[in-house]
Amino acid sequence: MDTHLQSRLTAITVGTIAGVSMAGCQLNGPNDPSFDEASALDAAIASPPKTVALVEDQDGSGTANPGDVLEYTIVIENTGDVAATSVTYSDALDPNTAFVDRSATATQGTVGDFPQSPIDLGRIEPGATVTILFRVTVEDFSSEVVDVCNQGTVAGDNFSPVMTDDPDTPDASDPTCAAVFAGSLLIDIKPGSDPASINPKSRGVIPVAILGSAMFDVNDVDRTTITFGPADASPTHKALGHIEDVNDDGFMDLVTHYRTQESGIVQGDTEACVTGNELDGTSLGACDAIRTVGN
Ligand SMILES: [Ca+2]
Ligand SMILES: [Ca+2]
Ligand SMILES: [Ca+2]
Ligand SMILES: [Ca+2]
Repeated sequence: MDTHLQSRLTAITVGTIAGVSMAGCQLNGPNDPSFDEASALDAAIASPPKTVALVEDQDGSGTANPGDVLEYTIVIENTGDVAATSVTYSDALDPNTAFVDRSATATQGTVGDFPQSPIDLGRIEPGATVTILFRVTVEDFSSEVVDVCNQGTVAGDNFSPVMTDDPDTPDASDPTCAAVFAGSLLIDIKPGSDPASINPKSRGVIPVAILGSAMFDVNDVDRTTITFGPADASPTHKALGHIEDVNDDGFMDLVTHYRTQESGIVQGDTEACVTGNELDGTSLGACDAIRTVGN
């Protein structure tokens, strides 16, 4: 999670730089020795941002698991002075996901039988924006896979094809990825409180219960792999946690503690997550609501 936050911050910086260089391009004209009439007539489609969100969370874990549904949003903008023509959008889905029938929409054009064939967006006027949405279901996968990634391509008659960009990462034109977890896991940060109040400046520790259930035995957790918060804090204490039924549901829970200062939680955060593995390598991840206090 820390890398996500960092990359979001970096993405803002990158966006600003791109905007500046784009403004510079517009200085080109017939009186500019570098002016090239052919390229001036081309439409300008920048690498479109493609984001992913968890829209159906079957087990309420706050993280993506097999059976959960992800929604992608792609925003295509013509930043040039001429219309982009015969524009299409194609996308190769991650093999660990399945397209949700009829879930694709575009604010203009014809979706057709996407993703088998590209979406036909037609003509995009200068300054105009087209938004595409579609959904996939996370399929069952081998326990090593923790990221599903894919990237779309925008093509047309009068500009070079461009690949989509994950705006949450500093790299330009990179695939959009979502962390998915094989195992179903529920956690309770500060057991019994929802949302848990956390003062990011506190010098104390935050208790986090990994909840057992009929489906999940907390003794299967590999405690050495468990981390909490954006900065991936490891549990305090030599034993890395203790077994106790914190919510009196008859299933034993694993109670872990993390130093607030090591968690990376900052003012304004609304959730925090635990990730790790089971002893057999199955990936685990879950989030719970928090509310920051103090300043
Ligand atoms: Ca889930
Ligand atoms: Ca990126
Ligand atoms: Ca809680
Ligand atoms: Ca319990």
